[in-house]
Amino acid sequence: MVKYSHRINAGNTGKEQHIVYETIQYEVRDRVATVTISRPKALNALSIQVLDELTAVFREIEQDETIRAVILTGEGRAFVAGADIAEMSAMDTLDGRAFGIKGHNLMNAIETLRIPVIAAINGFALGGGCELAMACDIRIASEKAKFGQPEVGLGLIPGFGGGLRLPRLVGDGMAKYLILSADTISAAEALRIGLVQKVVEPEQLMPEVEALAAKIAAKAPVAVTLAKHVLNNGANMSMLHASEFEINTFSSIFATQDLKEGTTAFLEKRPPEWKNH
Ligand code: CO8
Repeated sequence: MVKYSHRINAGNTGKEQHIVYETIQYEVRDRVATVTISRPKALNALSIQVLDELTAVFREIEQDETIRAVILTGEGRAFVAGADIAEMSAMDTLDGRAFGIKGHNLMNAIETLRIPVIAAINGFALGGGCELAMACDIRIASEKAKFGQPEVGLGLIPGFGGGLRLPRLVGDGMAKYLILSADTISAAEALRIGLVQKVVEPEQLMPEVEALAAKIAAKAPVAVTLAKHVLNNGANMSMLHASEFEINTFSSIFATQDLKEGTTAFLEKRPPEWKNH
């Protein structure tokens, strides 16, 4: 297991500085990165610092070609109980806009990350926490998890993409019900409406998610990246453009060594050895 601090290039000195993350834990094991939001006393609320550190760690993951899947989870009894209410209470319009942009940039970076991101939702996923989970590719929840968009009860609206991703995931009517009522729902209800893909006993959460991440990490890396790319973008195109887009993406994969390796390994009845190109 490798534990990382954040590496940054120190200006034009060519030297690397190491910054230790304070609000997240980051480790890489067997090609799978695990990012744990670690501010348990505030139920992992997304402060500006947490958003900045998550942005930095996902940038680092994007650049590390050895990593094939990411797990995002929270320490303690929350996944994330929302954006930091204490910080937001002191913001003016410009601060609020900057905060919204920061959140959107992070969510978009996760959604478009080269490799799949699995949310392991261990507890509360409220407001910005539910939005963070929705930016991930796959959501697996503990039976103890709770979901909701409580913003209108605070005089706010969802501001990290909740009003955009929730209707795409669960449909307009259900998204309006959740956002306008600010109701909190159980993991079982989240599964029923398609907000999460699986619900497991609390102690099974990490083994389940780690097994899924390992399964993905064992597949052809370029194929996984391109499959995610088509899934992300095809839905926003007309069917005609989406068809063309899928054909172009599909045909580009015939230039990869991994396609030859995957098909040859199948025919030779042996496990493939991926080259990642
Ligand atoms: N922000 C800051 N601190 C929080 C937050 C939060 N979102 N959630 C919990 N905490 C803190 C509490 O203040 C408390 O701190 P302390 O011990 O110092 O008093 C500690 O965490 C533990 O919380 P509780 O004592 O309240 O624990 P309970 O078990 O009684 O309740 C709940 C758990 C139900 C999760 C409760 O804490 C709660 O309702 N939290 C707020 C949930 C919420 O409303 N989240 C949405 C926030 S708004 C948002 O996310 C907007 C996103 C987009 C913003 C875009 C702007 C541009």
